[in-house]
Formats: sequence, structure tokens, C-alpha cells
Amino acid sequence: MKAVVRKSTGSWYEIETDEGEVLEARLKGKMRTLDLKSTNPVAVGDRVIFEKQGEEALIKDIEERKNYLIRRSINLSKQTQIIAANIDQLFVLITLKDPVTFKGFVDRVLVGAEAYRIPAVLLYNKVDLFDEKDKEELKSWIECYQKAGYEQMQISATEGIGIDELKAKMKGKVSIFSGHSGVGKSTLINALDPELDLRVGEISDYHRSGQHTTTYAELHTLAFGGRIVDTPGIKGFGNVNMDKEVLSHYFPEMRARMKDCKFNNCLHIKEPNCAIKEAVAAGEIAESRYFNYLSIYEEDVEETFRSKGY
Ligand SMILES: Nc1nc2c(ncn2[C@@H]2O[C@H](COP(=O)(O)OP(=O)(O)OP(=O)(O)O)[C@@H](O)[C@H]2O)c(=O)[nH]1
Ligand SMILES: [Mg+2]
Ligand SMILES: [Zn+2]
Repeated sequence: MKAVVRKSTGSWYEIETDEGEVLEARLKGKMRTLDLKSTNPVAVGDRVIFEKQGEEALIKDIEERKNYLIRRSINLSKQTQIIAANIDQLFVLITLKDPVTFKGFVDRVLVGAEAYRIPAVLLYNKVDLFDEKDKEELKSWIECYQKAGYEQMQISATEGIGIDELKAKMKGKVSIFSGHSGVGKSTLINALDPELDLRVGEISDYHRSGQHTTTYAELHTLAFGGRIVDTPGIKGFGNVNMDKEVLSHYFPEMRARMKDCKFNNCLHIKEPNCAIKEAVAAGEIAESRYFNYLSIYEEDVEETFRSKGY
């Protein structure tokens, strides 16, 4: 029998069977030795094969993962924690005001999504608040990320604008939301499925009470037939440990052009005949995207130095 993992605490799991039944599950003894250098070998979003033994479900095997998010464990054991697996799409929630979202944040999230091979969609929320000036700014954002090739949607979680289109996009898929505090993630989840209201509230309360020694991701099934991963612990995707040489691969508009650079190991910084710099100069790649590339690149170099103890 097959199921998807909705909760994973490391010792027990909550799974939802393909028939829609929710069960508590444990790993079958033999699997426990199957250590995958991870504190939780079975993660939220994993597709598992299980058998029933009386009231209990025993997980026998995991299907191959399409992708997964990890973070390094807080202890020093070099173990990694898998936050969630098999994510179909990431929505970056953006508000142009109340609060202001910066492109530096968005570009870092997008780099993370590319690195984890999760398709990303930009979701502009609170469009009900927009005056003429905001609409102009929105236009320039849309132009910037159109050049990068990203899909973009405009919504208002409180006014219900664009929510049906979003539901259609989420139907049958596992989605994850990212965005600053206050952009409307919780409000949006409630707009997508009012039934979930209580559970979202519970998570925040639990969080506020300060017992967050460990926080676990959770997979919510939405009434209209989509799923979302709620990750109380992480706000963004930062700190994907990557080789700085591959950073430009995580900018789709750079990836598409770098074969035209003179040097095949071009970093698009000081090299002559660089197709990326030419595209920036021609306005085909947004300047902000290129500057954020440089900024992430610098950070990464600094990070490397620091980790080597310089
Ligand atoms: N005008 C307007 N306000 C909105 C909209 N969506 C959310 N808000 C308001 O924005 C505030 C913050 O919304 P939340 O849903 O709590 O934001 P969040 O992203 O969950 O924030 P954190 O949980 O702190 O990460 C609330 O007062 C919402 O009512 C919208 O589309 N339009
Ligand atoms: Mg919230
Ligand atoms: Zn180049």
C-alpha cells in the first residue's frame, strides 16, 4: 500500500494513504539501519510503501525523491535534516508595500529553488492596496522577471482576487510558500482553504509559546485538491551550499546565454566577450538580477573563506 508522509518527527510519522486515510506510522525495524546520513531518513512529502499491522502502519520503503530541501542539523554531527521532499512548485510571496519586499531577497529564494530543482512562481499579494505609483512599480518588477523567464501572478488574499487562478495552478500538486513575515502567507492559506484555519493558528501558538526546540514541517491537504508544505522553521531558502562557479546556472536567463561567452568557465565578472554582460548592457537581462548575482557571488566567496578559517 502507498501513502504520502504528512508529518515526520524522526520517531513516528503521520501518513495519508492513496485512499485518503490518515494513519500513524513507524519505520519497519530493518529500515532503521538504512541510514542516509540524515537525522530523518523519511521526510514530509516522501512517497512511502507501507503495510498494516493491526492498528499500526509500518513503513517498508521510500520511493525515489524528485527533489528535497535540506538543512544542516543544529548539532555538530554533520548530519543533515531533510525538511521536505517531492515539492512540485515554490511560490514566492511578494508585497511591494506593507511590508516592502526587496529583489535581493526574491533572487536569493529563486537561486535556492533552482538549486533544489523546484519550479518557482512569483506571487504578488495585496494588489488591492496598489495606487498608481505601485502599479508602475509592479510593471517594472514584471518586466524584470519576465526576462528571467519566471511565471508571475497577482493576487489579493483578503479580497479574493486571483485566488481561483491560483487554486487551478496548485490543484493536484505539492506547493511551498516563501516570503517575508507579514506578506500574507497565513492569510492566503486560509483563503485557499478556510477549513485549515484552526490548524494554521495552532502552529503559530505553539511557536509563540517558545517550545520550538525542534520544528517540523507539515504537509496540509487542501479541500480543492492541492497540498502545501508548511515549514515553521525556515523563512527563506538561503545558504544552499554551492560552488560559486555554478551560481550563474541558477539564473535561468544566464544559463540560457552562457554558451555564448568566450570562455567556457566564464564567471561573467571581469572576462572579455561575456554574453551575460552584453545582455545586461542591451537590457535583455535586468540589471538588478545581475547585481544580485554579483552580491550572492561575493557572499559565497566570503562564506568559503570563513569556513576555511581565514
Ligand atoms: N490589504 C491586504 N492585506 C492583506 C492581504 N493579505 C494579507 N493581508 C494582511 O497582512 C497582514 C499579515 O498577514 P499574515 O497572513 O499574518 O502574514 P504571514 O506571511 O503569515 O506572516 P508571518 O506568519 O509572520 O510570516 C494581516 O494583517 C493580513 O490581514 C491582502 O491581500 N490585502
Ligand atoms: Mg503566518
Ligand atoms: Zn560570461
